[in-house]
Amino acid sequence: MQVKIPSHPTLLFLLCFSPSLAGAESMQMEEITVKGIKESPQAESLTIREVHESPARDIGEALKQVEGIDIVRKGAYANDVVLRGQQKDNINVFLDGVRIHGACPSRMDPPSSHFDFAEVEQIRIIKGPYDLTNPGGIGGVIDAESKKTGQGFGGGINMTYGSYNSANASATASYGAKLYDVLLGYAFKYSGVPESGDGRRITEIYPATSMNRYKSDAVNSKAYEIDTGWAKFGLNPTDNSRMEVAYSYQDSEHVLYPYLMMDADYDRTHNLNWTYRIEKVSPVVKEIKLQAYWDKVRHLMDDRERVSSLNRPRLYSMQTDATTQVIGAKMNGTFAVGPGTLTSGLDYYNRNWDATNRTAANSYLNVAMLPDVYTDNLGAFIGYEMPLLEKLTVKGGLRGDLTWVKADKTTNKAINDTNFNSIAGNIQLIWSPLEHLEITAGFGSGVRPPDPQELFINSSRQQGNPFLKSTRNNEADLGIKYATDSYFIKMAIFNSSLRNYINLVPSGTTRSFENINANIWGAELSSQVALPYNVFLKGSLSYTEGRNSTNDRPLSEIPPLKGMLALRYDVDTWFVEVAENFANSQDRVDSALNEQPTSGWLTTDLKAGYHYKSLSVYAGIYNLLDKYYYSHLSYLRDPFASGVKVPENGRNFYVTVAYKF
Ligand SMILES: [Cu+2]
Repeated sequence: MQVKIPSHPTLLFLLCFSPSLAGAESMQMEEITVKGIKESPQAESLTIREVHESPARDIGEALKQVEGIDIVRKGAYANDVVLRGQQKDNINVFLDGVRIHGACPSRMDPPSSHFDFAEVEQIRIIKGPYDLTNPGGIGGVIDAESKKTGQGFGGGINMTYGSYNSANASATASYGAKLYDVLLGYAFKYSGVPESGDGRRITEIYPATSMNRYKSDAVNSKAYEIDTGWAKFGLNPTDNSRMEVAYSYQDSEHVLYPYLMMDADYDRTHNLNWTYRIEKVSPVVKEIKLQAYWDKVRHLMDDRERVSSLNRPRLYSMQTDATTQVIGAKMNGTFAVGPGTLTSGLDYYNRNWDATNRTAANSYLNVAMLPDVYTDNLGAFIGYEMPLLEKLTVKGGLRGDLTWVKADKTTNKAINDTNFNSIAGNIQLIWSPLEHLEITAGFGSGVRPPDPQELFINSSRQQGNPFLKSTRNNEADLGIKYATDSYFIKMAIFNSSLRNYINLVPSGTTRSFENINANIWGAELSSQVALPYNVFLKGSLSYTEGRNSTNDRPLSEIPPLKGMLALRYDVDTWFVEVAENFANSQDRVDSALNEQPTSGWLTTDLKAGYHYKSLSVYAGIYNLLDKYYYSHLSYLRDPFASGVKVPENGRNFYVTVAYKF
């Protein structure tokens, strides 16, 4: 995809993988500049070039190479993102600022699974409660930015084929004139069932006696099949204004989740986004941005692929039919006020979530698992950034939110509605005492209300608690960065004091949620160095430790120490890279939930790439030594524990051919 030359340095870097614009040598140097000089230690970005070089099947898998990010492995697809040990509604995941929620109460379809990375240009990550422009996101925000449309005709084709008969094909075409532009895209993804290092498929992990094991004809079926189509129309009525309308539709079929006791028949997702932006309105009004969006997901899951469905009056013994919909609007402004820049905005969203459960044990009666819950959120923020001294910048702000949650169907709870209000805020100092050295210090206090599931879910295995309070994260961050043109080293350390953290707890024969006090601290280290003879060295380390201070034991589902060390030879037209990835064992587990320790592991990845004019070819072998290993976040806790862990892929290869015009 050819893109017009943007002024933003990060976007400029993104273009550099196009050989017509810059050589690969400068590409690596640019990457050092962007990740070192431009980005603060609290912010990260992942570019689509890094995604294309890897065999990642979804956004989650692509993001796990970023320091501080891990994934929950549920199957071959739809891996859920975990940021510094925070998951689910503790982090915000957006596409172009659009709030997308999954429909599945077991998170088969996390927000990041509802768009294709062929739609995306880059993904920005803010760690900690420092995003004032959206409600929640107490652990951070992951915001994917869709591709921009360039001038004239443009387009691209990307085709990946790999182990397990997996295919990933996408095509985009666009036309841009001064007044308007149009972009169309389509992506197709398919895979057979992956094998782990012991040579078994991930559908073969259940004991022969388990009712949750896959039926013999399902063991070697497809792991997923996903079609995504999207269109974007842009209009530039004046030199300083732009309007965009974007729509995407995604159809996921037959997605297997060995982690769970059911699989998805389908997810069908609509996403409609409208934005209007006007810049340089007056010397004071620098920018006004308006946004309105709608998205809707329908998700159907059941156990028809499992032995538990055999000899039943219906195709399945259990089924959940779930839908969720979000309607939202935002109005943001940037103003020149005094010596600095003021940002302010108002936003609203309404989310509906409804899920119906049917089981053979209950004569297939419809049970309102999520009783048609509506969440309304109205928020406003004000932020200010100014230079305090020549080499010291201060920025900060406040945000207030009002939240109403109401179940429209009859529930089994003492109350059917509840509401929350909160004030959040943060302050950050950015100081450059010496050339190349930057120190950032921040304190943020973020709040998120309980989600509809935590409040109102009704199932035999899990019961919501409508008396939950909002979680508040009081987080302190310190970042140190030393960055030159040829190398950088970044370190970030944080401490989160979580009041009313929402924790899963045993409750009689079922599980419920309760507010506890918790603490999460951690650190990330990353470095990239340009050595002589076109050799580049990259390394990273991430660590997170969580503690349930109310009950004096570790928090569950906290990833262990992990890291990566890579050596790359990169000249103008080709590169080759070898990477070692490792994770320590995790024995800090929540005994109350019978969480089990996980062993450490070390794997080796090899990849190479070749660029000729508009053509790029990438190939790689991941997990070269065919190691059999698990990520710590690959085992579901009670109440839906299936009793098995999902192993990571064994040795696997891939070839990607990309062509742009
Ligand atoms: Cu589901």
